Amino acid sequence: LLKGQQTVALIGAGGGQPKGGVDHGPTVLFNEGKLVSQIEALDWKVEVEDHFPEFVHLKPNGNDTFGILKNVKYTSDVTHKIHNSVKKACEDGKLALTIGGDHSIAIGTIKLGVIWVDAHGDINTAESTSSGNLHGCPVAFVSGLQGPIPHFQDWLKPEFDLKRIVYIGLRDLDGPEKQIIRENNIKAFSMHEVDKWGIGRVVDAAIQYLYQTTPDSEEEPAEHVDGLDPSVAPATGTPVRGGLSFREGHYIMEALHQTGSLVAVDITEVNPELGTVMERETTISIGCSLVRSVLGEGLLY
Ligand code: Z70
Repeated sequence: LLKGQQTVALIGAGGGQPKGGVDHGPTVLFNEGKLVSQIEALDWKVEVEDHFPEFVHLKPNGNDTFGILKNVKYTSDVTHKIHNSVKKACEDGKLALTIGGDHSIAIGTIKLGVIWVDAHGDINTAESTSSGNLHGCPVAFVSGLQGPIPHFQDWLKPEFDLKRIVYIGLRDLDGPEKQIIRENNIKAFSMHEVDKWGIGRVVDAAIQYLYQTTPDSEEEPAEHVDGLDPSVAPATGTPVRGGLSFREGHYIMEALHQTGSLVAVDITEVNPELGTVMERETTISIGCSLVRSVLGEGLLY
């Protein structure tokens, strides 16, 4: 972690897609998962900035569309607020830890180099999406692959360079997304490469790649987690089997801690309204343990 960084700015975030439930992710990780005291136990100061109560009032409505994209103004409002919070936290030298909420929050959080851990590429445009869900689009929005969109164009500068993202864990790409990834030469380790090389070599290669492509090597990478296997994280909106194991997920977090270069972390897609009681608890608990892991729990040196 950045030298001198001692405070976690814990940012709760809802929003982005039509299935309910995922908006409650931050609340359950904070309340039931006791996330704040877990982080404090690892000797970090915690400042909670919980946007969730505000977002409840930003109810999506049926007219809020652009082409087939749904909840456009709503998601723009949510991600704009998160964007400002993450920016402020980073400027103040704090580690910005954003808890989703769904993946569309990345429209607000992405900055320098990113390691994106997910079954999905989330790089659809308004033209390529078949679901119309904005959470399938954030990488296209921040990079400018997607042209101007109402509401987002008022605040979002699509300046993110696609050389600065590395995917790990991909296994459920839409046809057009595969094409976009190939055409733009985006670095991607699908589950195939994880099987072939093992998680250690994949993460080393991902970090090396980002140090080369992101000149400002003091500050990177951020991280998204939605790539775990449903057997270890079942209460999530779009589970895809054949994903990262419990240990592979935690290994990624530990290795990123060790880089000493993290500025921001996103944990998304915990949906406490899905699955059985046990599946729900398993998922809340892994959300919390991934956070502890990225803050250094489990590393001796
Ligand atoms: C699909 C879409 C998605 C996450 C689902 C799925 C997108 N490609 N992303 N869950 N995290 O709707 O665009």
